[in-house]
This record gives sequence, structure tokens and C-alpha cells, in this order.
Amino acid sequence: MKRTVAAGAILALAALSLAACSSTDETTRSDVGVQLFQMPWTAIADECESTLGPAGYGWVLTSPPQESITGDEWWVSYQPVSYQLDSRLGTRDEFADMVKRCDAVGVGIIADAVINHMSGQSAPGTGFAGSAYEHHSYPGLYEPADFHDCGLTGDNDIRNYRDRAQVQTCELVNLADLDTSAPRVRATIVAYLNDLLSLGVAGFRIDAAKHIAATDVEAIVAELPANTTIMSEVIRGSGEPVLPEEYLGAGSVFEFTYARDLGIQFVSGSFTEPDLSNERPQHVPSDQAIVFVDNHDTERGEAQITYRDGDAYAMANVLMLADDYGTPVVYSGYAFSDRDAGAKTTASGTIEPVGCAEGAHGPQDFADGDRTCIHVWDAIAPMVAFRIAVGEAPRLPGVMVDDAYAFEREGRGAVAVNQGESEATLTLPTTMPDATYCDVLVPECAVTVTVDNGTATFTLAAGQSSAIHVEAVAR
Ligand code: AAO
Repeated sequence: MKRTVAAGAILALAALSLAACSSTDETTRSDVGVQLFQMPWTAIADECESTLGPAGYGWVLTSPPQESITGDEWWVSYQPVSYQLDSRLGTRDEFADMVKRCDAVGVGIIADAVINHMSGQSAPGTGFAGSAYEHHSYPGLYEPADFHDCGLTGDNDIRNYRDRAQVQTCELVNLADLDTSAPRVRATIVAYLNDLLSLGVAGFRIDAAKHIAATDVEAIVAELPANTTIMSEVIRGSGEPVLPEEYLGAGSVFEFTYARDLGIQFVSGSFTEPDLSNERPQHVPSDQAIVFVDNHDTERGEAQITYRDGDAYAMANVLMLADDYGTPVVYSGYAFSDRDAGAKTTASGTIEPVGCAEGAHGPQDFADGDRTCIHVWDAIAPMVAFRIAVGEAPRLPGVMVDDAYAFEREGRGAVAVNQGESEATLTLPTTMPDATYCDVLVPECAVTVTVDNGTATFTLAAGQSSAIHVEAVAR
């Protein structure tokens, strides 16, 4: 059983008309997703209609929708106390309305499913929607017997990621660890996921999947409709026994190696090209890989490149979106200087419904709390149409000159990027038809790139990315 993104209803490609730098028509969809971190449901619904639908994005990854502990930090979302859809991000009705409105413009919703654990609170409390709870007791849902008691470490917390039993039966940062091998627990989780599916979601990110035995994830997924999209979060660790490959039976997995290989090129200052004739080492197969530049955890941790890197961050996104490996997800969050700081809230304590219809169209000096709106940046959003235009065309070996790099998707499109501090000129041998193409990363076709006699010549300012494709010929 494979539940990959491309296999779902999300990917529905339609022919693009040959028009000068045209935007995507309503029926054209890509496999590109966007993680709208901590964006409320009403704002996501607006976003689908104003920016995502028109650009051709295929799906949105939301933050977790269930009731959680109260608190100002973003990560309260990851401490469920019930499966009521009532949180700082919105109500059940708002969630359902978002799914419908996004669906109407062809954008699927992937919900972040926190099913490995419940809260990490040692003292009893009351959740956002009023549910009373204790660390190992959630009335009407779970009782102490439904949780693991690993007994392997002093406080039952995971200490050693090289010990499979600890990783899968002890507590991740004190989060009460559900015994997902128990039929009752599985049935409760399946009921929650089916409830979300009844509202029309396309599928789920399985949060902390590494901490759930792969056989348990598969058993839960087996109870869901066959077309449910599954994306498991299994961070590829060094020398760890639990591997992303174990989870491929349930669907796709996030491939962290991809982000690391991409990011390091901007730290080292030199581009490296993967061996395109072979499978990429330390990567799951392309059709089951979800790839990203960074996500909400890595931008607060290991990521070598984030929104703070401006043009270089756009470049990394361009290289990912132009690649023929994996299903990409663009990350779009908010600026922060404190790792724990939540998104801006309203007077009533819910998250402010701020979208990106009028948001930043490129790198800026963001103030804490500002949404970065990466998915609408001029140098990123048009790459969605690029991806549709190049389809399945393979990536060909590129050319590198000093700090610049360009490659082609055979006969259909090409990208070029320059991470140097001065202008660069690159000539790329190409099988694209001779023509003058719009550089789609510059609005209004204000810059063109000519392919003449099988050669594309790119002139790139410092920090510039450029992209051309066969559906955007200059008039
Ligand atoms: C908060 C507080 C805690 C408190 C807890 C309970 O911060 O102090 O104890 O509440 O009250 C989020 C936040 C947490 C927050 C939690 C609950 O990040 O700060 O805790 O909500 O509110 C591991 C997991 C992975 C997980 C990641 C954060 O395997 O699944 O930790 N990610 C997801 C979510 C995340 C969320 C949770 C899970 C929980 O995306 O947002 O937490 O629902 C190695 C291992 C990884 C491990 C990391 C971190 O990674 O391989 O599996 O991830 O360490 O411990 C290199 C290495 C790589 C290493 C990585 C570390 O790349 O190669 O192996 O560095 O960055």
C-alpha cells in the first residue's frame, strides 16, 4: 500500500496555454504544498482563494487542529488534550469551511495529526476548549492504562535515540506516550482521523511518527480510506535504528537528508550536483519523499538556511522546486527571535487571522511576528507554474561557473541561480526550443532569456534566481 501525494486526487495537471508569463488557470494543479505554520483556518481559507489557488499550489499542511493545553507558545498545538476541533487556530465550523473553500479552488488540506502522545504537563489542567485532563488521563478518551510506562530511563523520557525501545515506548520531552499497539488506542485515533476525513481533508502529516512503531502506523492507516495521503515525520538521525524507510508501507515520509544537502551548499558557498544517474544515497525513493528547505522545527534548530537568509533562501526554494526528486513543500511561517514565541494573538487569545494576499513579495527585514509569506514571494510562487510546465521531464546535469549554477528539465524549462557577490553570466546548453522566454521570477516579463541555437544565456545579478519554461514565451 502506497499513499503518496502524487497518487492522491491532488495532482490534476491540465494544459497551460502558451501565454506571456501567464498565471495558472483555475483547473491547473501542481504537486507543490505549502506549510502554513500557525495560520488560523479563516486565514487559510482566504489564502486558498487569493494566492494558493491562482498560483497552482496543490495542498496546504496546517498546524494541528485538535484542542490543546493553553499557553502562549506555538508548541501548545503539539500537546493534545482532546480531539475536539477547537483551538487557538479556530473552531470546528471554521476548519470545515476552510476545507470546503480550499477544495473548491483545488487545494487539498493535509492536517497535522498528533497521535503519538497527549500532553506533557505534570500538573492537572483544563484545555483550550474546557476539557479537564491529567498527564495520563483524558476523560472520555484515554486512561492511564492506554499509555506506555517504559521504565527504561529515570523519568521515562527518551534519553538515547540509538535505543529503539526508548524511542518508541518512552516519552518524547515528557509527552504522555500512547500505547499505539493497543486496539482501544488505535480505534480512538482512527475515529479522530476519520472525523477529519469526514470534513474533507486529503490526508495527514503523522507527527513524531518515529516514536510510533511503523507497524502501528500501518495498522492505523489501514483503517482509513485507501486514498488518504500520509506523510510521516521521521527525522533521519545519525546512527539511529529507527529509519524513515520503515514507514514507507504507510505512505510518504519527510526526507530530512534532502534539506541538509541543500542547505549546506549555502553555508559552504559552493553548489554540488547530485549524481543524477543513480538513486540519491540516504534518501527514500523520489515518489515517497516529501522535500523541504526548512520546517517549523528546523528553522528553530538545525536548518542552515531560513527566511532570514533572504535571496539565498529564495534560491534554495527555486532549486528544490525545479528538481525532479520528491514532492516539495514550501515553508511559510512568521518571524521570531524567541524560539518559543507564538504567532500574534487577538485580544480574545486566538491567533490573528493574517494572510498573505497583501503580504511581503520578497525578502524583508521582518519584525517579530510578521508573517514571512514565502509562498507568495516573486522568486518562489512562479516556480509552481514552472513545475507544472516541466511535468515529468528529467533533470539534466547542469553547469557551474564560480558561484552560479544552472540546470535544465529536459526540453521544458531551466533555472539559474547566483550566490556570488557579483554579476555572473552562465551559458547552458539546452534542448529547449529556440525562443525568447520570460524570466518568470521577474514580474510582468520585464526580463527575458533567449535560447539561441541550443544555448540559454543567463545574466544574473548577485543573489538572483532566474527561471524559464516553455509555457512562458515572451510575446
Ligand atoms: C515543549 C517544551 C519541552 C517540554 C514539553 C512538554 O519545549 O521542554 O518538555 O513541551 O511540556 C514541539 C516543540 C517542543 C515542545 C513540543 C510539545 O518542538 O519544544 O515541547 O512541541 O509542546 C524529535 C522527534 C520529532 C519532533 C522533534 C521536535 O523525533 O518528532 O523532536 N518533531 C515533532 C514536531 C515538533 C513537536 C513534536 C514532534 C512533539 O515537529 O514541533 O515538538 O509533538 C534528533 C533526532 C530527532 C529528534 C531531534 C530533537 O535529530 O534524530 O528524532 O526529533 O533530535 O530531539 C541533527 C541530527 C538529528 C537530530 C537533529 C536535532 O540533524 O542529525 O538526528 O540534529 O535537531
